[in-house]
Amino acid sequence: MKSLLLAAAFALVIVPASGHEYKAGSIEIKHPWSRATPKGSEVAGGYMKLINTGKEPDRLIGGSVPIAGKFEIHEMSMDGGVAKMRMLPKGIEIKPGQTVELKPGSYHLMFVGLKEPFEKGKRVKGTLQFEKAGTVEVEYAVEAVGASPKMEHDHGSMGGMDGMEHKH
Ligand SMILES: [Cu+2]
Repeated sequence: MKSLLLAAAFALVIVPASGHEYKAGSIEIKHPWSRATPKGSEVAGGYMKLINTGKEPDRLIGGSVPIAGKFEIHEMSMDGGVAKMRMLPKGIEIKPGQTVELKPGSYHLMFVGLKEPFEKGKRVKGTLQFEKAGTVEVEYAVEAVGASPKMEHDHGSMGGMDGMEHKH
């Protein structure tokens, strides 16, 4: 009996807590996440994996986060050693069979004008809008401020837009 209980406890630990996912038409949305924001921060990032399991290309064209004033789709790239962010007015294309990862230092969502901070451990509600797959409700898992494989693009700890060149 004791070993059975132990096995059950281990099974609970092994199941990944962060593996939430959503589906809109033929688009799979894996683990939307964000990072905790310091007090007074105006912006938060949004990250996830988008997989097109269909036969037609689709496009992430917008969305919303009720606790932020604005929802933007951005791309981050290095230009002569300087990190630059660019808004993508046409969104992000996801070709058939393609996996597109939104992550720090690359494609990402930006939530501007936060009405309340993103707190670690919370889930932030929002929607994503695809050209063909339509609108789907998602929740972003808010992870620690430093949660990232790479730190070169940290909206949170830079105190807003300072140090970033934004072309809108
Ligand atoms: Cu950005």
